[in-house]
Amino acid sequence: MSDNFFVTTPIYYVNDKPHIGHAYTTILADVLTRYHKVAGIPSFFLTGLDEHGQKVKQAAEARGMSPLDHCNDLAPRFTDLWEKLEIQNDDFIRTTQPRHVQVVQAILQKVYDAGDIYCDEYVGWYSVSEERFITETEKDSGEFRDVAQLKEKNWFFKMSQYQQQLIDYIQKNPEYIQPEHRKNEILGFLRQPLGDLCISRPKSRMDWGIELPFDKDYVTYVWFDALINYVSAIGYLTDDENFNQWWPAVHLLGKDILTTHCVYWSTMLMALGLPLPRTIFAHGWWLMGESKMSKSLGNVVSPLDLIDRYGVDSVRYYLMREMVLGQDASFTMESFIKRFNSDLANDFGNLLNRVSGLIAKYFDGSIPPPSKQQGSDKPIIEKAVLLEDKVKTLIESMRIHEAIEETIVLVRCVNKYMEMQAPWKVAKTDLERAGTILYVATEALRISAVLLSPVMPSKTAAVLDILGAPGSKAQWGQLQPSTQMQTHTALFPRLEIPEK
Ligand code: ME8
Repeated sequence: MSDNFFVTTPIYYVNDKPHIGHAYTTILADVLTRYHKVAGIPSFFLTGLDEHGQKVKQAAEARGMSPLDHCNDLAPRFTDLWEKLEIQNDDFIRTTQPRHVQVVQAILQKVYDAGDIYCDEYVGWYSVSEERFITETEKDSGEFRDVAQLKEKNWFFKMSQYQQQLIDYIQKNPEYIQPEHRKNEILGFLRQPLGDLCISRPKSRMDWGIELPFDKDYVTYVWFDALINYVSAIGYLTDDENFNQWWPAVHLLGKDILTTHCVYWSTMLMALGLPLPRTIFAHGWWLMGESKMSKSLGNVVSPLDLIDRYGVDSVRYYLMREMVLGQDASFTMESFIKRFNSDLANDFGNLLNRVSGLIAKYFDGSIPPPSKQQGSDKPIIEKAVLLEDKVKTLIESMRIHEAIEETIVLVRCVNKYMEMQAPWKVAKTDLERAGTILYVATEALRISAVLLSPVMPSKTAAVLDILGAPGSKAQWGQLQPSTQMQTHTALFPRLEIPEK
């Protein structure tokens, strides 16, 4: 088993353009990968597109296009957005690619040969919108649209025979499904008898999918196909060395697709005799104010509009800082601007302006050397020295918003320290002491910038350039005295709350 870090996002349906929810999971994976890279852990970040199945087929039909033309046309909307969001994914898989199709078919054949796939006639309720057979209880819940009764010959995966093995695994591995309340939700679901999984669709009804290798009249059910992307992309059955280097993965996803990952995917991996993912982490839902984001309500936030208006780093910062992983979060323009103004304009940006202004004024822009430290410098130095480990621990336990907050707390403390020490007054009588205060403040700012760099890659790189410390690490003392600072304009000018 690999100790490397392999992180995935869901592969998104190509039925519409991406919105803020898709952007969120992808930024989250990017931020986690960047933190691991900073910590020197080899990392691999996979995202991509789910291109088969009824939803995509219907979206293509609505545009009068073939499904593949439709996918080829829409795929760049995702890749372009990822580029704008400075997402550094290592691979981008599309389920129509031959490298994926080939592995799906090989897996189907393998599971079939092992006797875990059988054919049966099935009569049951089918939800067209969810693309799956649903139980009587689910039908009665009223949560499913487009429900119809269907009688059909189909192929089934013997998911039920892995039920106990899955329960045991979840109980023995408390890190497997996170957060805890999602684990309990799945264990609750598994208290009911688990049925087998219908993994085929007759071409006569739905032909947009991967053909079953053992029955030419059927295509693979879109979820059985899509989940396999997590292993087909890294070389399962085609490149053992690469596969073993990365598997098992950390899967990031929204709570909407928890069951498909925890139950379908886990039992599929059991049937293949593969280790289960390291963690399946389900985050909460971005709501628009209090309501769900939906096209019909017309309240979908476009990430592109936000980036164009406020810059990519502020969007990344807001999304990562504002959502407590695992809980829902509410998106409002007011909270966006408030967060920007308090953390980025007043705290982080202000500290940069202060130190660079004072160093320009009293030291001609050359970073002063730290001379004798005084007791009042110690709390700042201690906080800054301990911060890297603190952030690392918080990131490892997926408390990203706390890791960010801890870093901003240091910045706030440094701003207070500046007020207390008033180097602009000290400079008039003791330039050496003023230089030490400014060195301590600037070095703490530099460490904060390094530790925020996974969240705001561009702005923090700009800060490090201004300080003449590009590529420096989070250890105290890397800021070089006598380095000439660059002049700059305000990196985070305050925003006004737009009038309604
Ligand atoms: O489900 N808040 O794709 P999908 C937070 N193709 N995250 C959100 C969100 C919101 N309001 N809306 C969407 C599929 N997401 C399948 C996945 S994986 C093998 C197949 C994010 O396009 C969140 O990560 O509907 C959610 O799980 C995902 O988008 C669903 O994307």
